Amino acid sequence: MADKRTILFVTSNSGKLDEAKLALHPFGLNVESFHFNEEFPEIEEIQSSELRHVAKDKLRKAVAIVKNSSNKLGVMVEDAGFFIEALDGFPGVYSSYVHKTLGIKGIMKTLTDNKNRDACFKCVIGIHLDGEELFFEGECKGQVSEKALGTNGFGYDPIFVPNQGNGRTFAEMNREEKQKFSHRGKAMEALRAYLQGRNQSPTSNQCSGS
Ligand code: ITT
Repeated sequence: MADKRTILFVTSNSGKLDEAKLALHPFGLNVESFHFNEEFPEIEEIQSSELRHVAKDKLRKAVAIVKNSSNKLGVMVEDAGFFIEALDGFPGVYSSYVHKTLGIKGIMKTLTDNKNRDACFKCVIGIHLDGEELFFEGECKGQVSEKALGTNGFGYDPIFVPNQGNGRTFAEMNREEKQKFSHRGKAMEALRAYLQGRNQSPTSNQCSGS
């Protein structure tokens, strides 16, 4: 049965999935996760200095592994990174690997005695809709905290203080608050606005990927 209000999100990250649901449910859009299995245990990411290139490659691989997606609204992926200014943007596109290896403690250590704690999160959502690839970006600027604080969220949330948010880390905020400021919240909002515009004007197509 066709389910044109449902987006299939191909991600191994349950935190991303929860935040996508939170952002899109209020607009009558469902977000379902693709269940990785023995045949497709994960999507292998390419090495590139650009999140957008990684997202584009991830999207093509996701569309290839998802069978029978034509009854859904679209297939979606997301690539995100944590960019620290004093480390020339590291971990950036390597954020996932660095989180699993150095961890947030290791990242904090590399910044010991460093006064410049500026950092930002960036993400690119890629979505395959009616045979087209579309991309939506979001960014959130802030600082790496002096201490890891809070238990909410995931990944680097305990050490990131967005410029808005009264000096609290993302992990000290609830999901709704994080969404107001976050890279993902902004990218999801751009996707939602696009989908709304597309419903009103089916020929509208300003965000096609190259
Ligand atoms: P996918 O299956 O969707 O690729 P992933 O967790 O590997 O899931 P990325 O490749 O985009 O995701 O890696 C980004 C890394 O940055 C990863 O370690 C995340 O935990 C972290 N990250 C992404 N968004 C974040 C956020 O909103 N808050 C904190 N950390 C985040």
